[in-house]
Amino acid sequence: EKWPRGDEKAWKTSMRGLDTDIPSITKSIVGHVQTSLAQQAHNLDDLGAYQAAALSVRDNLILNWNETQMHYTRKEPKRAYYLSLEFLMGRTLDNALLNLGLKPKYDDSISQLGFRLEDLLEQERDAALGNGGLGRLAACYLDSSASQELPVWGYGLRYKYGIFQQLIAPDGSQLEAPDPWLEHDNPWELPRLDVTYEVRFYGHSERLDNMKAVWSGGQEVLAMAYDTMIPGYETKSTNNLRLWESKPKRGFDLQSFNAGDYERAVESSNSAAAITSVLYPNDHTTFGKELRLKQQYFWTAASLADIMRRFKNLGKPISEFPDYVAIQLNDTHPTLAIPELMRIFVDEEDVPWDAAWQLVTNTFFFTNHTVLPEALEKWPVPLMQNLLPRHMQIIFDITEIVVSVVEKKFPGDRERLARMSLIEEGYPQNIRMANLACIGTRKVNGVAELHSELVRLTIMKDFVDLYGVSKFSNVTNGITPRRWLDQCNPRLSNLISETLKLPKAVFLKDLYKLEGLLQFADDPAFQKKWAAVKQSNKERLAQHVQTTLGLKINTHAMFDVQIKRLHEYKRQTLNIMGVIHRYLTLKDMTPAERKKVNPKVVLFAGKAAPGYYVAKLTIRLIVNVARIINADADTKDYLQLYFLPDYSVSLAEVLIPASDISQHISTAGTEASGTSNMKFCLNGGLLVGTVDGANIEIAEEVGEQNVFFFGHLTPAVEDLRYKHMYHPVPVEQKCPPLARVLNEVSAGRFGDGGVYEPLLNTIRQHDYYLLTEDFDSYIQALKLVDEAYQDRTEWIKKSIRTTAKMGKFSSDRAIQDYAQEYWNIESTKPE
Ligand code: C3B
Repeated sequence: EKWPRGDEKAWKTSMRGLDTDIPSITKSIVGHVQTSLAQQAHNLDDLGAYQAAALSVRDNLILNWNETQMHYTRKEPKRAYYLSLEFLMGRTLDNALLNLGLKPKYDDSISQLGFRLEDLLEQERDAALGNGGLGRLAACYLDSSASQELPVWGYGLRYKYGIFQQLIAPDGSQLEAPDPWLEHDNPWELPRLDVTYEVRFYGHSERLDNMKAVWSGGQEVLAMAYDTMIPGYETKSTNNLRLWESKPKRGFDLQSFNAGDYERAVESSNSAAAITSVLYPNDHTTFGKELRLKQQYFWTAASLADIMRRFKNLGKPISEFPDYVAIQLNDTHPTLAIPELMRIFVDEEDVPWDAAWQLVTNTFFFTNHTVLPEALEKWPVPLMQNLLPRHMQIIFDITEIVVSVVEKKFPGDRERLARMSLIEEGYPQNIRMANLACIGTRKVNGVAELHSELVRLTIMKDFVDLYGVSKFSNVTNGITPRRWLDQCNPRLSNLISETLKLPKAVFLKDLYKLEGLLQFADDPAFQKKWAAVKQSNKERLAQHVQTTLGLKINTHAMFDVQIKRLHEYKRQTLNIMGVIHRYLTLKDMTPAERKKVNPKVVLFAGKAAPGYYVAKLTIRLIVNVARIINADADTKDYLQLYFLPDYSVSLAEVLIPASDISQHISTAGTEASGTSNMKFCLNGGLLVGTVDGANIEIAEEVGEQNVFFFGHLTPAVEDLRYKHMYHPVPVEQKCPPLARVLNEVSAGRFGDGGVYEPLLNTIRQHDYYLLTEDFDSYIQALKLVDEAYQDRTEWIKKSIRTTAKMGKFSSDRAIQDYAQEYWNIESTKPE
């Protein structure tokens, strides 16, 4: 076939290039104002100007994206696919400008047009298609894949509503409002009307010979692709994040419509659209809801159909599938991809069952993100049976594989078999998705050294016995230094560049280069500049809080920050109890004594799952304690407390650079890794934390003298919990200072005490997360923090040394680990 069609010269001479001089940029922005937005100079506001600028940047991304995708198609490299139900992207414009290297030019061009780039950036809504760490990690990995020029695509869902917007009611409790993030159109996506797949639910599956079956009937819905361009840093390589939207297969049921039954007619179309309408706002818990299972299948089925079509275009034999495709399962959410690929191979491609199983287990890799039991997904057998009858058969058939290998290695060990089975006995029976994810993949990894060790010792212990330990390894999480240093903290990034006499790109691409800062740690002139950057970031945050909330923060105080999802294991309760303790201590002091105290601003932010009662009570307590403390003339110069509502990626970008110290205080052994700990340290903040997750590896890098550790260690936790259960000791006896705090809350010092009883009782009774065990050492650690902060020069040195040693925590390192040790893919880029 002739290419291009028609007059080759006409094509060639008309292809758009990338004119990135300022006049061309201005022309492109104004052009979008005129034609894409149909607006004019006289009625253009900041939102319109943002949209026009975004569309102009998008033109650049699309051209790079086209070239990259064309290059992959021609070169046929092995590709990796990252399947994640969450991608917490945040804003795009600033990041795209930085990665393209066009920020200064757009800045000039936009001011020529009478606007300020900073104001336009603020117009963009966050793409918040995720709950927390897991979703943000996926976003960092996409940035690193593109920056490392690796052929990686993300696959997810295009939720119409992202994570809910958090409001604070007059009584201090959390309220949830929808997040209609697509309201003003999304310039960063391309709808692909031509990329659609049919996805089936319900119906019946009839078994044939050779382990095959025919699945028919039921409901069919359409998956349509939306592509989001993921630009690499200082490279043309622009990868793809493909998000699926659900649509009815036919507009509506014409038969019912004609019969006058309008409701019935739109019902099926509504139920199809409902699948991708909203992100589930639960973090670390599973609920067994049918719609969630529908989301999971819809997404894995569409993604695999797409991957299969791409593979088939190569014209290779199916036996080579794992030579061209690696698929990473981000947590158990996409585990249905395992039976789905079996279904495709066996039922549609005529691959014999055993050969298909070989291919499947050579294709998939599984990352576990938590060992908390309530987060391990289980699906009731009757639900699966009804919604996905063919997959239920396949899961039963895979169970047979498990039974036979376990029987062979551990004959007669019924208990072991019961633990390892995909089916958990009970009424109803449940399918254990973590077991399926383990059995169906080449490798399983945890997200920090300690966590990976706990995976081997606890949830995957039996499988380690079966497969050997080499299947279970570690990839410590990472963060992208582009967003989490250069974008969020340009002053620091500039100072580092100027000090090391290196272009920013050098350390933003090789974060180990920050080690060069060590030699300046003792230089008073540099220390002064370092401190000035921190101070200006505090002022930037204070300004932000002033304009958004009308509150006045004391910028001459130490900023102590805890920002993350509200969860009992993360122990925001320990922090607020510590704040109350500090307040009571201040109240006990004379004015003269108070003057010697290190002034502190404590900042919290984070969302609670809407159904998580105790977590929501914690927010309410924080807000009401803040009201009392901030209004107390005796103490307000020494202690301020704020709960900043509606935590988001964008808010984190303002908070993190302003922090002197941040809190990562989970009960030992519960926080798999944590990633904000890395972000704070990269921005020169110090940590107070437990010996948990990536805190441990951070301390290994920066030196334990630069981290404020406290609390019991992981091996002690189980025994302590046992004691609490069977030999409880009253708080009054175990920890009098904490008892005093609890009593003050009960007594109504911060408003109606009765409200908080259920929260206080979690501590007084089982105290599963061991606040009573760790409180004393926590207060001790905070005291050491205060003392260290008084010696400002020493503190600044610690801060510099911390940033200098963050090289390991770049997501570039993490993604290279995956690429080399798991996926076996290589960098490749368009010429
Ligand atoms: C989180 C973990 O809680 C964090 O420790 C970890 O850093 C991140 O994942 C990324 O690995 N996590 C989450 O956000 N949601 C879950 N359902 C499970 C873990």
